[in-house]
Amino acid sequence: MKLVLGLGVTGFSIASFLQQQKIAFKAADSRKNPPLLSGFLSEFPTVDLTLGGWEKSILQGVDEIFISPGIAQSEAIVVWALEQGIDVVSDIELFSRYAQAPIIGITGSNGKSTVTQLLGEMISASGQKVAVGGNIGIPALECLDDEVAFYVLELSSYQLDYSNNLDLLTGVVLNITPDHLDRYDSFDHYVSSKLSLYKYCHQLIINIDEPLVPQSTTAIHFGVNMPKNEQDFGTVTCHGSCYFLKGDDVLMGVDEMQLIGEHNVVNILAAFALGDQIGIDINTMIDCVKNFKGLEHRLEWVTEQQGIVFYNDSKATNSFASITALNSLISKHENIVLIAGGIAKEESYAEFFELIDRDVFGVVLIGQSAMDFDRSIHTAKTLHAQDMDEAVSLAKDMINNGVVLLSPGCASFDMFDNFEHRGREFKQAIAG
Ligand code: UMA
Ligand code: ADP
Repeated sequence: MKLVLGLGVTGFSIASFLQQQKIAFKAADSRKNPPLLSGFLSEFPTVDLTLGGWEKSILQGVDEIFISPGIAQSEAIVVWALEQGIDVVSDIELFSRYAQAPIIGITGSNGKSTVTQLLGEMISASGQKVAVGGNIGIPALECLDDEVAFYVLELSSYQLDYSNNLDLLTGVVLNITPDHLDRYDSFDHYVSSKLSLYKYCHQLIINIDEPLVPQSTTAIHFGVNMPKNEQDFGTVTCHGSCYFLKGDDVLMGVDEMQLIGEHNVVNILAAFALGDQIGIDINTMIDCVKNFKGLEHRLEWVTEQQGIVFYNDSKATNSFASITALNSLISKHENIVLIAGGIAKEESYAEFFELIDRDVFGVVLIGQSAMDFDRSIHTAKTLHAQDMDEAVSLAKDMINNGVVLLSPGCASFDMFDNFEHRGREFKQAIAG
């Protein structure tokens, strides 16, 4: 008997898959009323289901657990299972057992969804069928399709933690900066979780500028400097203009991309390297990059109103993402007002506050972390808002021209359903 742990979108996808395969399973969730409960009950009316807390009896007769990524390894049910020698397996590993087409895995602290989406578009533009899923929002098992040529999966550290055996054609760890430290006993543990992706890759794609990723002579490298080898990707600046390169070959000007920020140059280099590795024509990839407008909620240009440009970077849920977003705008705009705050991560925000004090005109603080953030911001003007409408209104009033940037550097769950909800509220508040 299998056990499905967690009744979110992952648990639902696992249950549907097992039912389709005629594999017997029971299910459990520590919440009394998980969000997909009513759908689960109507889809799987006869399944033995335990809700509202972990009990050892849930494990009776279970030989393997398929677990949702939101359940931490420190949860009692996981500890008991491992003590009893029961395998605890991610939906990604289950998917990998059944997937017929090659899988490309993308992880990292920031930039995963952008690279995953862009690579998916590159493969699609090459005329091949592709399925894009994983942490980006579509559970991997829902992507299974006999007709696809490639699977492109965004993988979180949580999903990697419960994966012991994956078969990835190629993959990348884009970058590693502190995040999710509530789930790990140390930053090193988080780093090794991210790096575990490479154990499963036949061909490694490596960011040469990321010091925490061990270099490999057989990998394909990408980074912002001139490539060292002809199969590597990088950039060069010549007479004041910057260009994407493969080896010595100029691919396109950096100013031809629609995305903004140096971090997106790196994201594009990663997508080029992955696409090249799996044989996508370089000109097809160049066209995709030129047309790629990025994903909603990632440094998304919203509108310009009376000299103020609004950017929605709601997906910035850690300080490093927000630092990156600010750095992308600081060089181009004099007055920046930041809307930040929410549930702060356990990482240090010192660099974020220094940057704010140095280069940000004002900050409107929201959510649980507002008071703590206020105590750490000394030079920039700070205001407090109770909801997004108020935050946008206060931010607009702070400047006559410049930028209002929502880049919270925090999780959203204290005020919003998720980062998408937060970003949508921001855009609605701007529209009035
Ligand atoms: N939960 C419980 N008890 C349970 C099961 C879950 O309290 O028994 C809680 C979790 O702690 C979490 C929430 O329920 O707060 C959702 O957890 P889940 O594992 O059921 O999540 P799913 O709905 O299946 O969504 C998951 C990913 N969520 C997490 O890793 C928390 C989604 O990534 C992913 O898109 C989806 O699978 C499909 O693969 C979201 C995410 O926030 C966007 N990911 C983190 C991030 O990007 O930073 C890693
Ligand atoms: P992820 O899926 O890893 O969360 P996204 O592509 O959704 O990454 O981007 C989330 C946020 O992270 C963006 O809004 C931006 O602020 C920041 N970001 C994106 N790419 C990078 C990068 N390569 N390095 C640092 N920060 C980045």
